[in-house]
Amino acid sequence: MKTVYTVFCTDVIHDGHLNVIEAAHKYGKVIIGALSDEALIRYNKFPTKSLEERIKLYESLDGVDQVIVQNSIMYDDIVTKLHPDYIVHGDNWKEGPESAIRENVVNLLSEYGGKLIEVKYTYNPAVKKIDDQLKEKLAMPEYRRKRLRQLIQMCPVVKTIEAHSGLTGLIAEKTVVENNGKLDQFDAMWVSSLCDSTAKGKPDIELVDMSSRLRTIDDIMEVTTKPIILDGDTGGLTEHFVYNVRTLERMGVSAVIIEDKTGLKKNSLFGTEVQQTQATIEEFSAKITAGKQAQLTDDFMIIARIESLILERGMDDALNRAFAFVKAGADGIMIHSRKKEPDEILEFCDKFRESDKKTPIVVVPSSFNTITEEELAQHGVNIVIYANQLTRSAFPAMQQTAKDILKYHRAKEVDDRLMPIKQIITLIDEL
Ligand code: SPV
Ligand code: MG
Repeated sequence: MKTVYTVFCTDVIHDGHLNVIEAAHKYGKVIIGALSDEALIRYNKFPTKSLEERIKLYESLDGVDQVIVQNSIMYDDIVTKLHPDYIVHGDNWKEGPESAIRENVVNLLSEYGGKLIEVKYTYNPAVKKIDDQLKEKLAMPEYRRKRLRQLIQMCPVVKTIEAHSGLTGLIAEKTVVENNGKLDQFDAMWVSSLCDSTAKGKPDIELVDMSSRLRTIDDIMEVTTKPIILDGDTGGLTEHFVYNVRTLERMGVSAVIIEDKTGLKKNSLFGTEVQQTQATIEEFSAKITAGKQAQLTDDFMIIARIESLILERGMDDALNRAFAFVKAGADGIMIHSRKKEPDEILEFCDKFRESDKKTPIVVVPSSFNTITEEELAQHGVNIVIYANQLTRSAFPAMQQTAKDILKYHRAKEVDDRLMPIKQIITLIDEL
């Protein structure tokens, strides 16, 4: 009896999957691979059912002989283990990043004469509806909100990129790269006060009010499913913060990070060049505790951001604050630095981890940008935020285009570096 292998990465079965099983069944014993949670995440198919539930679902299907777990997107391990005579897949993987998976399968099969069978992908309104429903489900507050906590458990490091509009949200949601035989993408989004303010042409001094920040979040939520971490600046007055916690939680935001500053907040990257006042441990702890008491779900996170290193108050002050804020209820600690070298960040992480093994640590490596995610994770970091790079890359590109149009009195000279109109109009999904 020949063996036929196919992998499923879905929580819901539709005609497309049944067609694949039917095609596979003609060639022999059908083995389905259930893609693991970790692999699904790298595929932006965040699971809404557990692996056990998915296995049960696939086992219940007519024509399926066996279900096993596939732990990575690429097929190397599974093919080494199974040596299937056939691998069956929909024919919709020839373009884009998924073509790297196809290439991986073709190469592996060619080593021992296995065959690839490509089944015509089933496009029909019912299939599209199920695909859309799955995606929409992930965008719903109850699914999106808890996704950050789930990711912290599932990923060595939660890769987070700044978003400040629907368009930057789409980039965070959809950008996938194939690198060294692996697919990769961002896990979460950071709604930065710096970039949200900059996009509105305003300084980063809590001038853009909460109504406007919520509008930005809603624009992003409209077109994405990934979890959102809000840069909540100082959190404002405690009496206001508690209301904002409820609002953010209801919208499906996963976390707010508030910093231990008081009075007129300036951007941290100014450091001690401008007047900035740190809140006392007591007053900031009280704000955290009040926020935690206000929230209604177990999913939402209030993360305390410590500015001691930015304000040059020393490592001991940073650590004292971290332990105090965790005691006050903080669900995570963000430690910030504007040094070029990551040394003080790593020292903080190592010392914090000596006594606290589990509270998530967040870092924003804008200045200390030579360190990799993997190295940060080795020091106990859970969330890495790329806080402003999209804005900083877009602004000079737009400015140069504006200058060149002025210079040449026409747009021909800039056209080569522009995204084709056809591409930009297909960037946005149509219903
Ligand atoms: C932001 O992105 O607004 C931040 C991070 O708060 S930083 O600009 O580095 O202070
Ligand atoms: Mg900020």
